[in-house]
Amino acid sequence: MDLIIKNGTIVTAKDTYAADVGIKDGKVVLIGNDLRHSEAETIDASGKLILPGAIDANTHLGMPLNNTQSADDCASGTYAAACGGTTTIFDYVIQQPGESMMETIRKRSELFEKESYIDYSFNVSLTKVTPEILKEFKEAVDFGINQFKVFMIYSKEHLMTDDGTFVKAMLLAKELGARMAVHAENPYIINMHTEEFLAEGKGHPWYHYQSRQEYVETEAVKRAVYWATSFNTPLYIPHLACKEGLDEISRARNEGYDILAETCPHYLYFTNEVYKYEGSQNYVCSPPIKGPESQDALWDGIKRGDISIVATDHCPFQSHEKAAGLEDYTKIPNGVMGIENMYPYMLSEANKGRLSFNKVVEVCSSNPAHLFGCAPQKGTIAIGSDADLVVYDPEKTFVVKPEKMHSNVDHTIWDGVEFSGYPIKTFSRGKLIYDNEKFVGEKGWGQFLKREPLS
Ligand code: DUC
Ligand code: ZN
Ligand code: ZN
Repeated sequence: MDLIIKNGTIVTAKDTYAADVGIKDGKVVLIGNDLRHSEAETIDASGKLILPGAIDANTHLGMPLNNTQSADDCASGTYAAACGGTTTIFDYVIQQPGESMMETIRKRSELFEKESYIDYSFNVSLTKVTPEILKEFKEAVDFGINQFKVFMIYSKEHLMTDDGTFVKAMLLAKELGARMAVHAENPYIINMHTEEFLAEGKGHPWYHYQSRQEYVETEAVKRAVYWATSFNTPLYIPHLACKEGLDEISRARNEGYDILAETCPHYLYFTNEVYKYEGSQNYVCSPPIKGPESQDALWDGIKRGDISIVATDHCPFQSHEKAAGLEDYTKIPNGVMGIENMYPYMLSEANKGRLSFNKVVEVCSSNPAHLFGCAPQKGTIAIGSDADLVVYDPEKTFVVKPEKMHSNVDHTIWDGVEFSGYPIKTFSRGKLIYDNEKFVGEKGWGQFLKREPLS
């Protein structure tokens, strides 16, 4: 063994128990009591929890949008992730016009190989689902990608996929061992409200929410679920933010359909009140953060297992970019931050007793791994698994401040939020990369994670 983490309490999705963890060559090789090895470095984790590193299944690093790009690139995003106990990300590759899907994926891979501080794999956001793109699904699955996302929103010329093409893609994905994801909001109702609001001079971010209220998302989720159940195909609803959409997903799941939902920390902590703030910053994202009824329902959905994954949808933009649309919310690049805050926030809720630590590990780590084809390499602490580990101090209090965050963005929606308990060490494949508020990782350390086709 080269490393032993001693005297901690191991928490996985299923178990909580006191044991030492022995690591060799980046893998967990022994779990037991009183492990010793003369040449191994030993870390004492008395009073601490040892958790699998989080997997953030929804990130947008360096994503082009509104003539700019999201503030965190691969390097700063994965750096920040590690400081919050996240050891793997599934980043969205955006299909580029005039380029084959595989070309875009390969370029992205080359970049991540050089820049990433933690392990990574990819999902693909499809911007135009042509027959040629569908032909490339197989190659992408062979490459290690098993989720493709389409959009119900935006215009026919840009991004939006019609229902027929969506169903075609779902059937094909199922055949190949992949899962379609859909950005579910109704574009026609958004446009109807937006035209009206802007004509009346109502451009404040509050009207972003008003134009995309609960029913806008609910209808689209219901439609996506309807097609998935009618054709009996798997479906993934990322960034779910509304109660009635969740009700529909729960109903379909109870009938045995393979429908998965993901929600995000910002939907669990904040409400649509954030859009009423006056000031230069705003937290416009899509789907927007909803009212308290939806927030309560999302928490219930996590507890009863109808929300399988919590992931960040991390897509931050600088204050001046956000401020450019204060008079016209349609000009605001959509997205909020959270890559460093997800695990600390969810674990803090567990520390305060809202849910179990096991449940947090399940939705933030083990479910992303086993539902997307990379378990048990990732998502658990077991012999043979990657030693992606977090040492968590339940006694440490941490108050978020932008200057304490490691992201390349000048503000944070999490500003001032106090966490009870905090990650104090992060290991990526046995290598210490974050140590007591100091990043000690290495650019290019991160490896591509090939995700297996789904059965
Ligand atoms: N929503 C956002 O607000 N930003 C990026 C992607 C998404 O779905
Ligand atoms: Zn989306
Ligand atoms: Zn996303």
